[in-house]
Amino acid sequence: MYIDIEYIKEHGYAIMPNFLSASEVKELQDLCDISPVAMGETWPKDGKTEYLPNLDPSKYMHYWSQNMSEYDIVKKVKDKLKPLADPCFNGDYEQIGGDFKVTNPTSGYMYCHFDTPYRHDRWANDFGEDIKGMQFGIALDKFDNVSGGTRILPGSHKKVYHKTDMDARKHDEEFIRDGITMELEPGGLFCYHSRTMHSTMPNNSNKPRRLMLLLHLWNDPTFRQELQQEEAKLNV
Ligand SMILES: O=C(O)CCC(=O)C(=O)O
Repeated sequence: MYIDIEYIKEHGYAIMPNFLSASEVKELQDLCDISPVAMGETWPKDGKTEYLPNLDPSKYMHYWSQNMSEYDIVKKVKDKLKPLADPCFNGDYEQIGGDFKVTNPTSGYMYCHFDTPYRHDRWANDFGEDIKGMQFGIALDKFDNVSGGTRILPGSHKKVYHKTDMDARKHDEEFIRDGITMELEPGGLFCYHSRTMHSTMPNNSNKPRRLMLLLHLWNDPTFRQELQQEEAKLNV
């Protein structure tokens, strides 16, 4: 499978339908359905949303599972991703992620953001040529505007944005107007430069919308040490 790095550098994302076979999709769907929740957002109460761990999956609007990388099917998927990740990082990367993101029916959850490392102020407006983080997402259900397929804002990785503005929802209108949905059948893959603005979208279907996300990070030692320091600041 071929990945067009120049396209990703220009537009911030790429889509590859039919990445997994039907049996691989089924294995991941089954694993998703038994994966323990790590944390999730419950339905808003009094206009407020809250993140809680350990509830039954149906109690969340939107949640992410624990990292399921120890399972053979996840290891297999990670191996299958290597030829795509290699050219993004000139072979120098670590496969970090391996969790599921689920939105339940009637979820209205949406949150525009960047992923690691660009979610940290240190790299929030880093426009260096080197890709420091790439997300690979695999649709486990049909992804469209009804089910809440992930939405991304093409080209946003090259424009200045501030987390405070995204958190204050100042870019929601632009994101909805100019963003595109990762329209995919189950087993389809999309990937994005971690600094591309993206969001989970409302699920107006009658079934949970399941996604596997696999973060890949540049393995440069200085960068990784700095990242560790930034992450530690968030955990104090
Ligand atoms: O659930 C999705 O569609 C996207 C997940 C996401 O934005 C994230 O975990 O960074």
